[in-house]
Amino acid sequence: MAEHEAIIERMRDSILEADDDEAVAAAEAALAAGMDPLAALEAGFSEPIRELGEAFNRLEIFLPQLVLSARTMQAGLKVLERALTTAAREAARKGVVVIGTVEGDIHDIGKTIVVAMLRSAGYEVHDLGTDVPLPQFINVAEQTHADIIGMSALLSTTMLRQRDLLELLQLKGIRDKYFVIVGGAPATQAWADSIGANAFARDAHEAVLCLNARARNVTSRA
Ligand code: B1M
Repeated sequence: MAEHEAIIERMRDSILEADDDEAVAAAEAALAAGMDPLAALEAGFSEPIRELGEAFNRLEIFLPQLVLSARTMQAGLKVLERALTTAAREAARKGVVVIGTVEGDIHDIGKTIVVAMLRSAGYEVHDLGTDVPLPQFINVAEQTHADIIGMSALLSTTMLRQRDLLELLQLKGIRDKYFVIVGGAPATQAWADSIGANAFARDAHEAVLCLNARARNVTSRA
């Protein structure tokens, strides 16, 4: 269908050019043309944002380009999300993630990219923002029946809050309910192992791969 292909092309270009208005207009055109919102999301928004994430990892593009494109994707995603039926959302859902930057820390660029990549990969994500008090991670995770808690920390002082949240989960006797993933510049695999986190991801792409591996494990055990 030439019309559908042209709309996907418009959506892709809007992400690559970080054009929010065009992303919204192209998403609306996709719905008006009767396209499946999930298929349009995958081909029109998810694929190009993944390509940009990989280009960023290869140092081929600069950070502002990736951040602006991630925000553009969120603008277009809002239009498509409204149209997704409950059934379609269930089909796309690989897990419910509660994520934020830990208390005392206001860095949010990396976390926002992780959120955009997880959403585009089919996760339901509750983004708590920055400077998030530890009990809020747990309260929202319990309220939303989340299975994954993600914590970002960019300072060597605030990364200690990642350890504190794991201790709090233990104390409350609910540690095993959650798959806990940590990230942020000072975090390492060794740090994640030492605090008993389930996973560490160096970047947003790795976070998606790691949670996808978890989703496959959960499905194969079910
Ligand atoms: Co700040 N800052 N900063 N800063 N800042 C760093 C982190 C620092 C390393 C700079 C330096 O000194 N070289 C340093 C920390 C030193 C340390 O503790 N080891 C630092 C400092 C000291 C500070 C202040 C204390 C400065 C001051 O006020 N004296 C202050 C702290 C404020 C606070 O939080 N309380 C501060 C403030 C700021 C700004 C507000 C100016 C700004 C943040 C703006 C914003 O986020 N809205 C800022 C910035 C931009 C930086 C640097 C330059 C860049 C961070 C960034 O956005 N990187 C940073 C230097 C650096 O990191 N080299 C620095 C790009 C981003 C894509 O990468 O965030 O690492 P990143 O995210 C990656 C991965 O880490 C991973 O995936 C992301 C995408 O691929 N990832 C996850 C991140 N979270 C994840 C979660 C996951 C999985 C993967 O699962 C849950």
